[in-house]
Amino acid sequence: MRKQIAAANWKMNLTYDQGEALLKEIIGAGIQLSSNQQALFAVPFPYLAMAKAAVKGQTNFDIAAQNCSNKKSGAYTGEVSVEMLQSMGIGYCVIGHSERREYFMESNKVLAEKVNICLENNITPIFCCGEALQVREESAQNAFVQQQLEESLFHLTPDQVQKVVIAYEPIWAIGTGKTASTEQAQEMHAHIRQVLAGKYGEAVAGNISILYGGSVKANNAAELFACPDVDGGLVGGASLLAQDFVQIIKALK
Ligand code: G2H
Repeated sequence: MRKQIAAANWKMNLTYDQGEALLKEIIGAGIQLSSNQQALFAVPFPYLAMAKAAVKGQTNFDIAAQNCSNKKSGAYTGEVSVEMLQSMGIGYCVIGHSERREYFMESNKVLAEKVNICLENNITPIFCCGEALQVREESAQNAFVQQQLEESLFHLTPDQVQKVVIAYEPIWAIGTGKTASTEQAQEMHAHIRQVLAGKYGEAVAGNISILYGGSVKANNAAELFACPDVDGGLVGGASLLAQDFVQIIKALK
């Protein structure tokens, strides 16, 4: 059974103390997750150790990085390698968030390298895909997302691709308050699964968790997560509020 995941993406928000207090409050809510449920916190690099310590002993609570280098190691000032993350016990890394694609010019090719280096180091990539408003207005979203998957994931073996988590984030819904309707989300998630099934077969595609991201809130999470192909969410703004994120975790199937 594929995992249902509520992943907080703090982005570049919160001071160290605020982050620590937020985690304390969320963990203090005493949520009990079942074996197929996972709560994740993608925190800024300098908070990884603190966050890792904060979730210690909490079943199915874990920490993610928001990015990593596509290089193994060496003279790349300011970069953070996957080996570094692995040496801290970090199990997940967000790859190719639309903000990285847009502001840091990350291409599908570079993202394929990041996916590879994560998998080589036993870190689960949370691979983000999704179209801009203009692409949707041209009704070209299915082909656009398919190309992102083909160029960054389709070189993987069936065994490898099953270790990837996919996050579909329509760019027009990110931080805008415009959530995709449940129909739009389900339609794209089913398309993604179909594309994966076309390449790897239904069984492999059925094992891959596909998260929805883009203005997930406490009051729409349950409806979105109830869609058959939506396996949880990647949550920005609402993950910065303890009560809201607690409700979002509780909305997991
Ligand atoms: C999409 C999402 C989290 P928000 O970027 O990755 O952010 O929930 O604020 O739209």
